[in-house]
Amino acid sequence: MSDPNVTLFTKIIQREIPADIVYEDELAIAFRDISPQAPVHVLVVPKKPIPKLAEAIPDDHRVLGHLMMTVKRIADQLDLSDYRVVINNGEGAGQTVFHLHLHLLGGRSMSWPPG
Ligand code: IU
Repeated sequence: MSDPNVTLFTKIIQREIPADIVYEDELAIAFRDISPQAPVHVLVVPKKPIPKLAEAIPDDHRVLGHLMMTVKRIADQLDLSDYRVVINNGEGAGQTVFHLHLHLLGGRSMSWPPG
């Protein structure tokens, strides 16, 4: 049986499938979304395969904070001032890949609330 924690994102981290990687360090990787919903659409992904935010544990607090700082770093790198950061938690919220990730969206104006 295949490991449910091994998603496409694990394969991107392990360089088994290609991605347009914009940042990487020991805890996280960030790459451009294959189906961008804005001129800038980057996914910031922990290397640890936490399936979704609801399954994070107290020991994950460092990596979770690191993901937020990584979003900020990439926004600076891409010269974005206004942007949106989204986490879809669970199918009902639109999550399709069960490896936690933050969407960084920018480069166009946005409305609220999201659909
Ligand atoms: P979601 O929050 O789980 O719905 O986001 C998953 C995202 O992963 C979604 O925006 C996809 O377009 C994106 N994605 C990708 O960039 N590369 C892939 O190989 C796959 C999904 I599968």
